[in-house]
Amino acid sequence: MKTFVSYLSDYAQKNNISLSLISVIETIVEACIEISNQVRLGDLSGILGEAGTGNIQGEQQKKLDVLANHILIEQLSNNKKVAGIASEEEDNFVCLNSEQEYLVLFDPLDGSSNIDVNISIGTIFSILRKSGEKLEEKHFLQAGKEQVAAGYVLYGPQSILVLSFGQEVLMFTLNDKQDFIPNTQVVSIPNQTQEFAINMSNQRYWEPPMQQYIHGLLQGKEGERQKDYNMRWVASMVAEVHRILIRGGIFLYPKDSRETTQNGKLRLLYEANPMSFIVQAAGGKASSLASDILDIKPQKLHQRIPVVLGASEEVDFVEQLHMN
Ligand code: AHM
Ligand code: MG
Repeated sequence: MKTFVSYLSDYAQKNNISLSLISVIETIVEACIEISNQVRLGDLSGILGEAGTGNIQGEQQKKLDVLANHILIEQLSNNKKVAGIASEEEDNFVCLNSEQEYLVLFDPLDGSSNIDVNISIGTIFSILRKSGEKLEEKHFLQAGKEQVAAGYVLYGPQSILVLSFGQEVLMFTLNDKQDFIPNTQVVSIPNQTQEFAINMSNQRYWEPPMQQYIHGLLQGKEGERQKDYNMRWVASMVAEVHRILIRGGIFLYPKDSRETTQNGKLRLLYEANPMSFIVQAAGGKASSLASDILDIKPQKLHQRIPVVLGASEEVDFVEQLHMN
């Protein structure tokens, strides 16, 4: 059985991936193992509950949001290849080794509302290359297609690492020796689906094409789609994307008429881009309903974006409804 480090170094050699990039991924993964251990202990390590602080986006932080953010920044500051980081939980980017090669962007703890109720949560990360000049915010504002790697760690019944360099999707499971062992399955998202994920409680705020789309799914066999659909909503994007990678589906977090979600809820740089990169590498599609997510040139670090991703034909169908 190969260790994570030996598997990744073989993979890097076969696929011509730079060893500096591999070292950055290993550092992120070490941090995630530390976060996983804290998650497993829950109340026993005092990590549940509110931190009593808010982030720049006006969201209340949980203790684990703050801790996971701290663990990632601390580990990454020891990696000399990382120029800087941007985090959902930091107001501004953090400069580490200004003239170095890589930028790491992350949502340290995705699915915060699920922490205290022991439902799957995760860490999402994205890696960009940077030219050798002094670090500025503009270096982080690259379109998602420029990512050199992206991944997430799902802290569920198992801790699972999902990683992509853009060509395919790799999956690993954390064993009892704190090592991520490669999974056997090939990850591929079927083009069609009969399962969707959306927060239905926001229905009255959606735009008419989204109302029309979901109405069609709910009509099932009797409606124009002529098949029944199942629905899931975990409220952790990591868990939703993971389900889609394993058994297919479509995930939607559209914009709506509320002030806080008029541009969508999910963050382009920390959530939409890395997840879209992974979904596309698995044969799926990701759209903001105005364009492919990976083509969007970000305007600011904490930018929000509508997200529709998963089965390519289903995403096309939703896009078409929005073009009429
Ligand atoms: P978070 O990063 O602050 O936890 O928020 C992002 C989460 C996603 O994981 C999930 O898809 C969505 O927000 C859930 O939103 P809602 O609570 O509106 O259902
Ligand atoms: Mg999140």
